[in-house]
Amino acid sequence: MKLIQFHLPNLGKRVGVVTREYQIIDVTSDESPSVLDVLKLAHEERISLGVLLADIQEKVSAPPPMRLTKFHYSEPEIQEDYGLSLEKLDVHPDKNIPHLLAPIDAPEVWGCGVTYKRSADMRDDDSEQDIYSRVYQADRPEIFFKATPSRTVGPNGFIGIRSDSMLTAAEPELAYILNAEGEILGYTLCNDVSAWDIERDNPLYLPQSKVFYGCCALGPMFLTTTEVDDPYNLEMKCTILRDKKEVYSGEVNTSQINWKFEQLTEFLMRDNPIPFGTVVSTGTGIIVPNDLPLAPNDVVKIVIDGFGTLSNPVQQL
Ligand code: DO4
Ligand code: MG
Repeated sequence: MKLIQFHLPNLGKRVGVVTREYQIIDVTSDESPSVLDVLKLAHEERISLGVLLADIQEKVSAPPPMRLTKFHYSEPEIQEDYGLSLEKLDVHPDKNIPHLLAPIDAPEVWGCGVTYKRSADMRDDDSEQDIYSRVYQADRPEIFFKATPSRTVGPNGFIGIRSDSMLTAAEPELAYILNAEGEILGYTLCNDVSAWDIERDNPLYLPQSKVFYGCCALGPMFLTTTEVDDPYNLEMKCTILRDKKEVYSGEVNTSQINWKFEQLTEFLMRDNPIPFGTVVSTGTGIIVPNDLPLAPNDVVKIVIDGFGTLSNPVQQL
């Protein structure tokens, strides 16, 4: 199942199921007004998301202007045109028009570092020591605190360039979402926007290079684990547009990640309880060249087939 959060004028945040045709079925209810609440409710009641959402659909009355039609998750076919599609919602987040929101209000986002050799090589090339290669080969992964909801944006939201950074880069990453027991609930795309010059100045400045307003973008959809055949074999692509022209394009396959997600989670959760809905971003394997720092009004697009496209404009803070 693929879920989104979206905004409707006057109604605010809604929860949507994305059909195979990328139409949206609104499944918002009072008891589960967000994707996080839907996931928690299914977890607490020990029922599948499909059963829970079909049940919600029976109970809720349709908010105007959409009418809900009962759907069966095994066959989530759109039975009429609801007027809302992923494409229509994929617009600038203006409160007066329907638009996508981050697919989950993650209470905490954690990042994993140098999980791809490319990331270790690039970082060591630019530093005086070989700390990144040592971490790449070590028994303990690099895991850092990345973001809270106030620092996270959804699709088409502005990602930031710190006012004290001259070299901020996009880091396109696959992210997974955990429950409080450390089980993977699903996946999404993440942009671990990073001020590389601050990190290079001194690795002890890592938190400042990683955590700031608009440092993290998530979306566009939350994919349950059943939607992803093999998370270690996904082709990810990133493009950067400047004045609508493509100035960068890079690709990676997640098969190049040096860790299993269960291992990363085990280290994350050692004596460190995490809240339900924690997002873990698994590191970047797409390395944008140093001579192409993000500039105001650039647009960064990250795509994996079936995950949709996470597109974010850049703003100078
Ligand atoms: O060690 C610095 C951060 C590395 C990182 O964010 C990545 O490899 O994706
Ligand atoms: Mg990263």
